[in-house]
Amino acid sequence: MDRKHKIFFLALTLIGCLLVAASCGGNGESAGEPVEIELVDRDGNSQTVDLASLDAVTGEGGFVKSTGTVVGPAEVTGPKLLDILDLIGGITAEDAVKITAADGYEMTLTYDQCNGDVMTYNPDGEPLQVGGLEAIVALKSSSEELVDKGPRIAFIKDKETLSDGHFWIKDVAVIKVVPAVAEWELILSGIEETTIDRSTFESIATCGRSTHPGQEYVTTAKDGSEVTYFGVPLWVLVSMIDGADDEHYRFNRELAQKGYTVQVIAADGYTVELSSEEVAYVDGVFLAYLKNDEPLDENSGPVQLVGPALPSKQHSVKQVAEIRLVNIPE
Ligand SMILES: Nc1nc2c(c(=O)[nH]1)N[C@H]1C(S)=C(S)[C@@H](COP(=O)(O)O)O[C@H]1N2
Ligand SMILES: [Mo]
Repeated sequence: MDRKHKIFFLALTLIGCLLVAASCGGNGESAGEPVEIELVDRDGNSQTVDLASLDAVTGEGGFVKSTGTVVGPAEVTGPKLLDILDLIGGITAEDAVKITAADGYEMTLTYDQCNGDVMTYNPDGEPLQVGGLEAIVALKSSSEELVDKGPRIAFIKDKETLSDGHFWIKDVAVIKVVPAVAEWELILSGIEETTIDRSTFESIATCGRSTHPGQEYVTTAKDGSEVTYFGVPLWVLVSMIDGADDEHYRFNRELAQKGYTVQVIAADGYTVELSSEEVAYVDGVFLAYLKNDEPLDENSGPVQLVGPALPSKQHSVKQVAEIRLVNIPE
């Protein structure tokens, strides 16, 4: 290379360096891009925060999916959830925290869950005990299976402790302080027996890519006002106990064709019966957990059977406690 070319290349390199330096921003503090999310306090005041500008902690964590698949554990790093909440006045036991993701996925964490009191599992996915973890909003991880692009709720401690996948909310967009929510469980019994809890129910209702989308039903209340119910189709819960568990939430079509009865049982014992035909893939019969975007009140909740395809008003069971399959063919 002759002298003229050398100078030309030197100049190019210099310009290149200047461009890189310019695009990295001038504050010199954090090398990373800002990661902005919205924070909403209990009075509804909203502000934007750059997560990359906050103090971060690092720990090990991983999760167990509802299918049983274990992801991680690996190292994850990010600011503590409680530190972020402190920016809007902190939380007490009267509060819960609703996390909304960019894809519309929602998960409400109780005060205890924000403090790390979630179910834990060993690396084989077997349950351990509740508690002992720390909730963070992870910005990076040694494994892109855990944190890829956007900020993700993570529960950390060490390599040995995993938590439920539905709490690992990806692409966090909004963190909002809402009134405390009560934990609840429905009993599901049929060919199999299981339970479903509040957070699992919420994750099924709001999981965007699923084959079992949440259902919305707009109707008119007695006083003429408009109400919107939101929840999970009854057939999706039936699919958890109808003996087709080779795949998660796979509905046993063959069994439904043979015919059985679905009982929806309230806390006080009030029971309605639907035929499997009235339930199979019928999205218009669903268990609502939200009314006008808020949890149902004590008289109706935790869930109420609603929807445009319900045979009658009498079928709208409030305070549902149990779903039971009976008259199951041999
Ligand atoms: N934004 C968003 N986060 C989400 C979900 C989702 O649908 N959207 N699904 C949750 C559930 S139920 C599980 S098991 C895990 C799955 O994580 P993966 O998609 O990284 O395997 O993410 C959780 N976080
Ligand atoms: Mo999940």
